[in-house]
Amino acid sequence: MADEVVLLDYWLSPYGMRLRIALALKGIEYEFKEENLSNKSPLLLQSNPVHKKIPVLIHSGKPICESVALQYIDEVWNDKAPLFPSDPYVRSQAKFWLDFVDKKVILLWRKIWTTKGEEVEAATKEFIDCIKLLEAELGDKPFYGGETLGFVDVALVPIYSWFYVYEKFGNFSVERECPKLFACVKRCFEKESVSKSLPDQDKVYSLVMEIRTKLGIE
Ligand code: GS8
Repeated sequence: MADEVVLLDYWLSPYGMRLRIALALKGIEYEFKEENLSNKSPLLLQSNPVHKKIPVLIHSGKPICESVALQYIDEVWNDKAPLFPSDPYVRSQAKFWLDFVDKKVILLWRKIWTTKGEEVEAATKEFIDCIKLLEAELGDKPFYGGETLGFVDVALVPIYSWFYVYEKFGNFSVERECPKLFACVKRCFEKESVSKSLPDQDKVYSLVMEIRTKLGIE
């Protein structure tokens, strides 16, 4: 079992995408186990008995649940592509923005495609305000991590596979609203470790359509 790495994941999960990108950037081989979230595997239930959520990284038999696994990956495989800044102040700031992406951006991004009418309009407006704040934080740097990808980039880039969905349902273009943020995300996507870890925009759109139909908003 030495250094065996397994990822319990679901292809559409932005949290899972982060771990896939981090593992790819560091060149770690792992087994990808796709979960059916409406019929979770015994391995998932046993590995994350508290929340029963993906992603779970299982390293040499030990589970590391959900997004904390990102920092774990960076600490364990620290010889390549460091993601977390070593300076405590810089690290604290990056963690602040990661929390912002989790608490605000991801929740609003869900609202954009799971609601309609005034609700989607309000969510879209708030989402654009949030990504503008993120863009201001980026400034003129190529990446949030500076000259190379950092963990805020890894946390944010899953947004890329949703651009088409935003244009369709939120009726806005990330490129038009936030050109610098768009350029940063595209720059991340140009890296093979990122592009091969993210799903195709059309595949995301098709599933979103299916879910919207089930929710009765199509
Ligand atoms: C979120 C994990 C999560 O929401 C993290 O990783 O930081 N805060 C966690 N996982 C979802 C799939 S992604 O939308 C999940 O597993 N949902 C299944 C369920 O809630 O039953």
